[in-house]
Amino acid sequence: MVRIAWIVAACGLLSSACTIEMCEPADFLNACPANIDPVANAGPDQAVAVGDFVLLDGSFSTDEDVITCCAEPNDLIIRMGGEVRTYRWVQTTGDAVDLEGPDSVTPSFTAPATPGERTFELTVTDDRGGTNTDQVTITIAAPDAAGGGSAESGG
Ligand SMILES: [Ca+2]
Repeated sequence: MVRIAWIVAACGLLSSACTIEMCEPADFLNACPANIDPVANAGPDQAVAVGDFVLLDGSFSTDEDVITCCAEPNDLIIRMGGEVRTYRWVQTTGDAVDLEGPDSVTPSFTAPATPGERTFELTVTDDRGGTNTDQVTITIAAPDAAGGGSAESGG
């Protein structure tokens, strides 16, 4: 099995994220994609207050590619960690906020004075041009809406 030994060695050289498994009969029936799209993760929904610093987090977005798969029975599946290359955040609902770093992994904004929901869509692109999207909702609550007492008093 010289070929398999070479593949195993190459997998280790290419990436520490590379893993190998044997094809199952069910896999053999499936076509092998050249690229697998990344999986966008826009982070958990957040509940914040007016004036809060809000950080969006797309760092849990992932990409995993199949380099070789089941061309024939007993072939090997090699999964090698792909790479998310670009991030793009766009606000999709609610009054516009001033988003800093919309092309970064973790853009931020200051919750504006207008309460309500703001929804953002994250689009990630991997190293082979595959894309995926995910949404996150930030709910901005009015400050002390019940009109209760405050420890601080204005001048
Ligand atoms: Ca990929």
